[in-house]
Amino acid sequence: MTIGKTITAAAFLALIASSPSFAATSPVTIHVSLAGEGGSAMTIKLDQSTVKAGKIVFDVTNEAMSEDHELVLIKLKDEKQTLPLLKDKHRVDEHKIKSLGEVADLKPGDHGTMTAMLKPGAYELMCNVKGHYEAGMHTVLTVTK
Ligand SMILES: [Cu+2]
Repeated sequence: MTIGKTITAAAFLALIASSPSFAATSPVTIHVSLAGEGGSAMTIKLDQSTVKAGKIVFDVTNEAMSEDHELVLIKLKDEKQTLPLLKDKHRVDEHKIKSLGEVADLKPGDHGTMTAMLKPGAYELMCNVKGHYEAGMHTVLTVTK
């Protein structure tokens, strides 16, 4: 009878392991491209600007030829909120905003990722290298229920 019990237990475990409810839900990946050289327009492009709430992976590439870029994620009160600028430093004042994470110091051609759990709402993605926000490196991400 001992052998019979062992087989039954093994079959039961195999059944649990193959059950679809045990498969993890995979996070959504947003591909982000950072572009622009010093003295010209600079951009942040997302392959999707609206996603459902949950675990989001930002897959970030610096497409520039010679300029370092970065990506900072900020929660906005709403999609119309503008970020506070330090005009003399040509940067967003990071003491007055709440960063949810960043991919810092991406050299030309470099690639990096960050992961965040996002609730419904408006978020801003921006590059805070000196002068880059003013040159156009910011975009809004909408997270829906
Ligand atoms: Cu930049």
